[in-house]
Amino acid sequence: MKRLLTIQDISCVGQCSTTVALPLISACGVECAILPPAILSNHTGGFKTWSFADLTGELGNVEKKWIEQNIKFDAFYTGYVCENHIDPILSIIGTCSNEGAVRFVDPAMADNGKLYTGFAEDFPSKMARLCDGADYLLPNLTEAAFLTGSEIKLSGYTRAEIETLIAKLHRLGAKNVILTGVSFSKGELGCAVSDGTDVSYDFNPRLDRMSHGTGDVFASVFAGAVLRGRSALEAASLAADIVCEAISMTSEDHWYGVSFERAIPALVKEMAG
Ligand code: PXL
Repeated sequence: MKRLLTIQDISCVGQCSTTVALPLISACGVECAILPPAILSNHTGGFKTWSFADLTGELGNVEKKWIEQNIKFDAFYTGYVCENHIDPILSIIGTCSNEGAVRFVDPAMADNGKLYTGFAEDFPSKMARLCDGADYLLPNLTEAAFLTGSEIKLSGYTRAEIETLIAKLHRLGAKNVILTGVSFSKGELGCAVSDGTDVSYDFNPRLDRMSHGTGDVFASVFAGAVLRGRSALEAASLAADIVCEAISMTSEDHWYGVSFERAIPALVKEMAG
């Protein structure tokens, strides 16, 4: 069984980051270790207030113990992190990688044209350092624009514009780019998958609902599926199906996340087959 380390916060309540990655990656049949660089009472996307315990100082201690015991990983998946976490994370990836270890980077920092609350304007340039060397970079359209210093265009773009944006993301040092939130027609929403040479697209019928945490569900299933041998396009397509299933199983009044738990049986079945 492959062993992945996910490095992103624990939002104790809110169905995002680590609390989404751990169950979904496990459901894929991949061992999931966690390293939370911060613990929040709840996520910052819609709750009125939150506590934030920074664990930057602990990251080096953890790394030291892993080095002492020769604990290494086949894959790393980074998500929501802060500026001061980036150097310790790069150090851990440097020292705790098995040969050929794969890096998934979800630059979770923005959506709908805006940086998440709490991130400074220059944060995207810091996040870009994590993207350099990513085997799979998974930004949404807003994050892609911030990372590359491009105009934020959430609709009305052409295929050529999307592919120019993808080329810029590769230039940050990412091998494969999976750009989410792409749509060329009202009824469809999907993603573009690029290996640096060819760009393929995967679309699903658009579900008319804004849901928090869907990026984390997508990235988690994508990482799990790739580590189980799926191609990037197959993994993206499965991840999108699980996101759609999770959204459609979420009750209307459940505002802070998606009920991804209800999609776990489908995911397990898919991974068993
Ligand atoms: O889902 C991304 C995410 C992760 N962690 C925290 C967040 C968010 C998005 O708002 O606030 C703390």
